Amino acid sequence: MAFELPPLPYNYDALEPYIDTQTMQLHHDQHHQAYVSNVNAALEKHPELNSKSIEELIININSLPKDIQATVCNNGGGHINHAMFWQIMAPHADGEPTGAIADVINDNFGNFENFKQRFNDSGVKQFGSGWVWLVRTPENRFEIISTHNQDSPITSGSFPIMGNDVWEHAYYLKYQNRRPEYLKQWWNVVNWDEINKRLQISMH
Ligand code: MN3
Repeated sequence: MAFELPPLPYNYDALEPYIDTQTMQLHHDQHHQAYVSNVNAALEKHPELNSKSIEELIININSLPKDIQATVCNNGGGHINHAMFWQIMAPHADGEPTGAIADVINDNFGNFENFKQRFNDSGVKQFGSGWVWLVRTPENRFEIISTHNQDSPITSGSFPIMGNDVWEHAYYLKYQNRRPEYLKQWWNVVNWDEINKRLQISMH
């Protein structure tokens, strides 16, 4: 029961001009595939874990065998983070948030512009590789946070409603060192329908 690379829900060039075709090919087919392959290789050493979902493995990372903890944290985290990432983007999605997520944003961050600014600031300030997130905390608060490397918010009990990848591999071919510009342009491909679905799931 090895984990598998989920197919992209659109073509490699679908997010042009905001995310370029070559970045999507490398990011999905090489980087995400490597996370999946590495976590599968680690789990081969511990077949007793074969029935666990990737979420169960990550949430219980500290109870996993020591020899695979770091590999599962980094690569299993990479797998779930990217599986979410492809889904929360879509072509021709360049609109304002709708439905319940629009209310969450307005109620907790004032308005969409302010939310975007705080989210982007958090992404810019994340030193080195990582992610910026909107999460629902165990105390039922909505917060913008950033994490290092492939650390997932679920390890601290928060539900990742949406997140943007600020590893250089996500933007360097097109934006080079201009991470702020990538963060700004990314909103053109945010799939609010999918994020509304994740918001619903976060309530259960
Ligand atoms: Mn990535």
